Amino acid sequence: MSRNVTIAVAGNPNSGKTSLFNKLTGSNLKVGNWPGVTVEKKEGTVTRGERTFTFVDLPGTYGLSARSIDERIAMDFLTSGSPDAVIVVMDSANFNRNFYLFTLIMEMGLKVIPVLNMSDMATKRGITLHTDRLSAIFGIPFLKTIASKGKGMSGLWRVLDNIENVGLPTHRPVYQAPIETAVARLMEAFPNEAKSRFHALAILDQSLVIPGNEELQGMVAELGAEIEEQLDGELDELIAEKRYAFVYSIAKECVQRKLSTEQKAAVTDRIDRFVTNRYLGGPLFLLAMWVMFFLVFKVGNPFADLIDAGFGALSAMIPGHGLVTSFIQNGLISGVGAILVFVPNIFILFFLIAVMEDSGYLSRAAFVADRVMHALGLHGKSFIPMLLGFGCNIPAIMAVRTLENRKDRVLTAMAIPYMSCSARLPVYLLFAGIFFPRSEATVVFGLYLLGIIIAVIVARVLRRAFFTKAVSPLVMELPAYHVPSLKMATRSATLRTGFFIRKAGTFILGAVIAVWLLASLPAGVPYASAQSLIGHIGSFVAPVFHPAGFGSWQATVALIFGFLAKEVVVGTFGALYGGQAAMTHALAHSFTTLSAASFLVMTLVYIPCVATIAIIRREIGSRWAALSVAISLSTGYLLAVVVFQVGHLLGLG
Ligand code: BGO
Repeated sequence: MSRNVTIAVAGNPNSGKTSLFNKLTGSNLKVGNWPGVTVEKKEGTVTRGERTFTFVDLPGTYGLSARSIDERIAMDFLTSGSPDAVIVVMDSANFNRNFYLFTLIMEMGLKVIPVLNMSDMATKRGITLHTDRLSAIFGIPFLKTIASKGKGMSGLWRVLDNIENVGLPTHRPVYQAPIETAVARLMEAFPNEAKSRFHALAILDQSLVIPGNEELQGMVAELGAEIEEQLDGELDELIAEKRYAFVYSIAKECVQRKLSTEQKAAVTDRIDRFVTNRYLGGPLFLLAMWVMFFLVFKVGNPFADLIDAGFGALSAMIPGHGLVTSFIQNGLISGVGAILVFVPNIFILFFLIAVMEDSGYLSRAAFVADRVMHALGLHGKSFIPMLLGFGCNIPAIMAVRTLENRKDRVLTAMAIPYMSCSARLPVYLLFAGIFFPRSEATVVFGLYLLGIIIAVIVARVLRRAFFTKAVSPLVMELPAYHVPSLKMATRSATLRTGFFIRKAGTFILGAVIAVWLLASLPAGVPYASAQSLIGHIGSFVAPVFHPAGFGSWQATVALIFGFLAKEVVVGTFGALYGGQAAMTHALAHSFTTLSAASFLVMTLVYIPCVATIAIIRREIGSRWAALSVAISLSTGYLLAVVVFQVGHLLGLG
């Protein structure tokens, strides 16, 4: 081996790569940028005896595709930077996800030095990694380190000093025969492009496109079509499946969990056989959602009725008929009270979401969704922010930051507003209670499902219009199931419900006061009459909604104020009609079952609230925010019209 040795340092984000790099290089650092991008490149040199080591810190990545800037930089350097070896830093406590990257780099035909970092964290969690078995399987040394404390560095230096004696890994994933044949053919015909199994596979599944080589592209298209026909599946999925299977088989042999953890893992495996099953996974998720809404109603309604009775009694206690009485009765009690009535239902929804999250089920939902999402061109990981959207769209959109590339971030942020947030729930609960008393849970479940479907369609259409096909495979660690902590779920639900109540007492109260004022002015008109200011505004816009079947001025005003926040839709009805009983009665008369359905669809789809738009603007830019407003308004309106008109034609109302 020459006197100058180049060692690349690769690893997942947060695997401790930087800590290890710093421990290796000390202060001999050269910091610059990778060519053509503003991503920091760190290099450190260390001279030991005759030899000078140059360590190159690659960006932290989960995979190696050309899809994100970080992955592209890492792949380009590994492909063209001719490192003598690659240190792959892995977080031992998350073996599978980290080992996946090791597998990819190994398939590049490079000399690898696998470092199992965070071994202290693994021990704490009762995980033992058998480095001796790993070393025997792969024929290369596997090392354990605690980079933050500098432990294991001498062992690493021993390997580095003897780097010429480290061979290539002797074990690797094997793919189905037609894929192996295609890999061999590509490597033979195009040795410069398909320079390793990794490159051949990446060219084959088109995650690596070599521009300007038509002969190669022709061969890839031909081979790809043949394989997909023979194996009846998408090439990228077929390859990813085998890689995961490989990772799992190694983990099974070399990763040991403490007895209790192991038993847990066995139970988890058994449950997962059903929950993540290709055919059962989807229906089970839908069933879980339906049961959730059933409980939201069954358990929540008696409490909601109690609160309603409390507000009714409170309202009756207010004496007189003046302006102040009207403000308290119509503005405060009827407006804000109309929303607060649903606090028990909302608490139960948050509680059940927290239970599902804590038990480990939600990660499975994302895993199951990945297959569907993948087929639709979205990343499975997008489903987690989307599920968060059930609580509130705002943190959900902020969570898109966890996605690795901009395309996934944009598409997910554009899809989230269609996920039914808790602010929409009071509208659903109110209307479902009045118009669909025997199938409340099913109707609300249907609206949530419709939201997901619209979200996915919007993302798919936008992907087609603005982005290319490539979707990176989902690499996620599924946590073991455990009995959810009721204390934790209660705390989470209390916290989120507290936020809902605070919002009702501040922002929503402000909006309801505005409604009350506009309904009381000009002085002398009967409160909330068509002659009031709000009546004029509503009557002016109402004809727009006639084709959707709910052209009353009150419904129009409720939708206009719903721009501020969706709870305000209910608050506005409460303030205009006065009290839960009067509101229920008035709504039952001004809507038919069909127009109630189209109103619900409109409420689901059009802009969730101004704050959500502001967050979309902040996260992905003004143009996307403007597009989101345009899409949601037009889609909401069109769908509401379609529901009403088609229902009408079918004689439903
Ligand atoms: C913080 N064991 C443990 N327990 N921690 C480790 C190890 C290890 O072997 N190796 C690294 N860490 P990076 P990437 C931190 O920064 O090297 C820690 O992304 C903190 N910071 O110290 O940055 C390491 O380059 C405040 O932790 O990883 C770092 O791969 C509180 O893992 C983190 C707690 O390491 C990520 C931790 C202000």
